[in-house]
Amino acid sequence: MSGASNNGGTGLGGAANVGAGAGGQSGMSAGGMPASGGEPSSGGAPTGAAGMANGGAGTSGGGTAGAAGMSTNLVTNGTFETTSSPWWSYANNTTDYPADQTLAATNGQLCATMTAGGQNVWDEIVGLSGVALTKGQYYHISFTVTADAPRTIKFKTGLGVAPYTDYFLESVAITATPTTATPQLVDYTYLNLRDDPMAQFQFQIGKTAGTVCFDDIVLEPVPAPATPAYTTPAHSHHPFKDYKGMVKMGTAVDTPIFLSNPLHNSIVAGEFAMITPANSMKMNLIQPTQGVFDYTDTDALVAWAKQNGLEFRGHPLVWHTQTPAWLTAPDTPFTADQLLDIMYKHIDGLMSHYVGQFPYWDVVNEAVDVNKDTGVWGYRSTVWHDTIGDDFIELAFNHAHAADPAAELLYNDYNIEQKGNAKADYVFDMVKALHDKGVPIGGIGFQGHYFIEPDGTTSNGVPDMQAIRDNMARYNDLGIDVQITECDFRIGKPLDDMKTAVQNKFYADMLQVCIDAPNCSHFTVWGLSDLDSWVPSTFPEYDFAHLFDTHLMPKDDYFAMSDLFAKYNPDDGTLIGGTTGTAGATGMAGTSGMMGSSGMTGSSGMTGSSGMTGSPSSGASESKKSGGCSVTPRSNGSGPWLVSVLALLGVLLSRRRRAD
Ligand code: 9MR
Repeated sequence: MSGASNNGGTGLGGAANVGAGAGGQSGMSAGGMPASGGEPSSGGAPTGAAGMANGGAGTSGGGTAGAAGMSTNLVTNGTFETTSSPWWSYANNTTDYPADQTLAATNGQLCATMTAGGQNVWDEIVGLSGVALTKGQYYHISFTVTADAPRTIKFKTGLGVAPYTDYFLESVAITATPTTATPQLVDYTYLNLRDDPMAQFQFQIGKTAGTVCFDDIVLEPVPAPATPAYTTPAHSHHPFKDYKGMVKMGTAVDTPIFLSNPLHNSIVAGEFAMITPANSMKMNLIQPTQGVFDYTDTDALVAWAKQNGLEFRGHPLVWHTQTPAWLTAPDTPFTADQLLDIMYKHIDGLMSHYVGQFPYWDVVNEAVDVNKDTGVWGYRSTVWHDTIGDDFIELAFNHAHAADPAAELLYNDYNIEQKGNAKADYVFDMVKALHDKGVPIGGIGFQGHYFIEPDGTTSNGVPDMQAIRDNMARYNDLGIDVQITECDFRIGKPLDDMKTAVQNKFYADMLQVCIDAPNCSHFTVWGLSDLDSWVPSTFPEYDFAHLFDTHLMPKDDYFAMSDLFAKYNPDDGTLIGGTTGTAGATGMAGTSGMMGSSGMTGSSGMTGSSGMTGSPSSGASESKKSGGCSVTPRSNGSGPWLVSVLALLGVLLSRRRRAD
């Protein structure tokens, strides 16, 4: 077949990562299959530290699990030089979902055409059944692709029978158009976590009418890729995790990139003190069938976290999003008693499996909403609330506390950071009422998703830092821990220096606020990099939200945060130079900017195996800064926005001039 162009990616250790897909295991049940079926040998069954026999991404070089069969392409006739092909297609073409499609292996390629357009985002599937996957084995997946017009597709390996759980799912933005263009090469290596002799390999081409053509499809077992060493690029030479006595820095980690990108994992282990699973603990993935828990992905992440000395947050237990169909669309609606039993069993299923291992759990997520008609805030209408009633929150917390009494339990939500904001005030009153009643709610998760709009407007998406300080203070008065749990700052396209400067200042200011507040113990960013961001697929007009770029290089916002930390002594949280009071959130302390080199050379920043801490933080009322830190809480170190942003812009422009 003809040559292909590789459209970028890091190409590290055989884990070239092509296509800036959103990653994110959607866990969708992709509809029924005309496949031959067959039960997976262990798909969906709980396992131990699944699939990390090779050390997972924590070893260098590494051997292989099952050397036999190397270089064996599991795809028969993936070059389509003959018309004989085991590939099948499927589209939902019921009356309600009138998708229709054709599939043809012609002219040396496999082309799928969606003729009618579907209703489901991933309506048309091109699949191969009966792929025998081995647990703990790395697989190389590559193919070339063209389309008649730009579109995003997904490819996956997954369970071949209901509930069709995705083992590994990646998005690819197709830019090679039209179908006669030079094909685009997609090339991945990933760690498979499950034994499954009947797994499927699928392309999900989406609901938009049009044609997508594939060629040179390879799915083959390969040796484990090498793990690159990581040295922090911070000017202080201290990674974020060195400051964990002040603020524990964490990041969300999504399963697809965790399984396929060793550099990503090196950065996370080298830089951060804790992780949150971005998706693997969502109910549709971890309890895809009622009463059947699939801990495989989370177990792998937990094993890796332990191996690298990272703390772990359980996220989330009770949420209305990413719920399985059996919960939200049962044949007969569940009664309140039945749903309470389901909620308790879900909490027990997760917390007992990981009991004593996670210091923090997001017990209830995003349970508050505004009534669109009245403008009044209250409980969100969800299956949990509407079936069980207002007390589902306290019932969840009480049950979670019984399941793991040592864990700190959090209520987690967005737009609740600023005192004076109607939702934030409603949630504060709710948490206070629960606390006053003795409900074991130890912490509040401020998600911290913020933004600058495409036209550069900041009034909606950039928070008032003083209002966040004031909010943290009133939680401190209650003895409640505040954790920034999902922070990111998305930028409305197009990217420019002004927006970047606002983003840099945002991250530094948020960190300063957390450093200064005695009860702000954690600061987690929602994803490491723009390579596997959740943002573009959710907010197509926005991107560039994270601390590392699509090549996993540190961005200026990373340096804005690390330069702020550099003002402090990592050992005791005191300001270097002995000055008392806050360091002032100037946004960019000292020199900044991208390093010339990636900072990925030299010795590894990995910590080895210190294990997980197991005990929760010491509580809100106790200072998080060891050694009698004299930082004054709650003083406002951020000057007027405009002045700071303009000053920062000046720094950026002068740096650019110097570079010229
Ligand atoms: O990062 C997650 C993304 O991959 C999922 O598609 C999305 C589905 O709702 O959930 C994202 O994570 C959410 C988190 O669990 C709760 N707060 C909002 C986050 C961003 O949507």
